[in-house]
Amino acid sequence: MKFDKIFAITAVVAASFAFTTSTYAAPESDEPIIIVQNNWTSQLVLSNVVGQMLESKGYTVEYTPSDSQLQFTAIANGDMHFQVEAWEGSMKTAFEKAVADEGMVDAGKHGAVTREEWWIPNYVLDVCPDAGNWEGLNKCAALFATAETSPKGRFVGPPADWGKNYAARIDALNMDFIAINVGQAATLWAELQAAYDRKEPIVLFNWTPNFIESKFEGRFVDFPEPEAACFDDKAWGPNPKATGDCGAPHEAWLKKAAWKGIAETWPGAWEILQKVDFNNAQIARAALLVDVDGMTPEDAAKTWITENQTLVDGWLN
Ligand code: TMO
Repeated sequence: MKFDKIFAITAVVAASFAFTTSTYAAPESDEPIIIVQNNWTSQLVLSNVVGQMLESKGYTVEYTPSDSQLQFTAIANGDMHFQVEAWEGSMKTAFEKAVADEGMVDAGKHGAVTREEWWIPNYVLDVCPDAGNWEGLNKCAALFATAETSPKGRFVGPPADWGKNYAARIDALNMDFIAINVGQAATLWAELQAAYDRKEPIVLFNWTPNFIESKFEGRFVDFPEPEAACFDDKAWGPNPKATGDCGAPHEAWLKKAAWKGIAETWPGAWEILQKVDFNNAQIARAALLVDVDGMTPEDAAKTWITENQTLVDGWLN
């Protein structure tokens, strides 16, 4: 074979090798990619999963805590760059406003189907058989009374920044409950565990996917499925004199949120982040590693990646 022909073949092989291994040189920038962290465990673990994945490709990652409502404006502005878990039930309004008015990027939906709602252990149904529905639950409100709320029942509500004003919903539906909000998620689970051990009636805020379903038997309380009219038309819903007389969606989305500058600053990272897609079991597992197994979010993320290595490799390559 002539020298120039060998040279030509070598050049073609080298060029195609370069093309298939990498269409970009990661990291395209050493500027840190700032991943937002919130105050519940699956989010803390999965934000670390994403961060560790990006670090494995050479990117610099930082984590910054944020309020789950205010974070979307910060992401739109580029003060923070990526949020892995935006929940429809509690964040839809703030998320959609940031996309429509502030230029935040909707970075895609996860496969997971979510719900955030009032929740009861199944033993409550023994003493209040219709408690699976808000009207049935309300008939038994006195069973949930505490010194603080008597004669009304106590609804153990979420930390305020999870964005739902349950006092307003209780008013709109004329329910005999008072929302007592906890300061942090751990208090929800401590209240649930204490009641569960004694089979005492309790109704609290919960969500799925979560570790709860592998540890406690219970169900969500059904409220009217929300429609836009629930919030702007008093005539809509069970109370013709009030807006907000509905619950959270029964089958809600979970999305990723991104700063629009990611695509230009770190194009390789952007390709990866768009592929990240969690299902219900994967999110519940992330929470369980911390809330049941007692791991730190950082270690739980390492374990999670090892357990899901094939999936992760598919996103990375
Ligand atoms: C936002 N959360 C999943 C805790 O309901």
